[in-house]
Amino acid sequence: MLTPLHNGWFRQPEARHVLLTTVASDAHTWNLVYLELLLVELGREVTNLGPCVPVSTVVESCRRRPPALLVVSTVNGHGAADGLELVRSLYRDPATRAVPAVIGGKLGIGGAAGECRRDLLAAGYRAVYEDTDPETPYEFLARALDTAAGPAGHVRDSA
Ligand code: B12
Repeated sequence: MLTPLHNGWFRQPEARHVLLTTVASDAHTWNLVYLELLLVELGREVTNLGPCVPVSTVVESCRRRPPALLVVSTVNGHGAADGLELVRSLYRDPATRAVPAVIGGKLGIGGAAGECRRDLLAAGYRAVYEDTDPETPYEFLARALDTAAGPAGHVRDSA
């Protein structure tokens, strides 16, 4: 997958680089530590942005160093709403539109998991993981990494 640079040239994302983040409202950290270890075990180089990450920081990080995959982890129950805002901002920006993103964790409250999943997929996430899913996080991430290595996206930078 190719991601554009500010000068209009395309940059090849580093195949091993995964950007790991949570949403702006989420202060939980052990989920991030756990997923970072899983991704390292899967042979990836991980940038972990830590808790409470503003949308603008995620988008800027993707612009500066396009990852092969953006992994969003959120457990505080606001993830479904905040995750939507994040992916919409990411895909509104021509420079980051080609970055494949997945999201997972404890996404909502009140058992609206199905609805959350549908909305998040419709907004652009390649895959959505709910804690109640039968697949393990390891299996989900291994599959997401395989899928992200698919055909290149071509988006030209508007800047
Ligand atoms: C520790 C903790 C806190 C600590 C966090 C400290 C820290 N440094 O992380 C503190 C006290 C700060 C806290 C605060 C809050 N918390 Co809290 N917290 C927990 C607790 C007890 C453990 C979380 C943890 O560390 N788990 C260990 C990690 C390794 O596992 P994990 O988080 O479950 O992540 C796993 C999976 O979710 C999955 N996963 C996660 N993300 C992703 C992403 C992908 C792509 C994939 C594949 C998998 C995946 O993989 C991980 C490993 O299996 C949980 C309850 C629980 N038992 O889970 C509540 C819990 C997460 N908290 C909760 C809530 C509501 C809050 C607060 C809103 C409480 C409040 N009213 O203030 C605040 C929110 C603060 C904020 N701004 O985010 C709720 C969330 C409810 C929901 N989602 O429906 C929980 C579930 C408690 C509950 N049962 O109600 N919390």
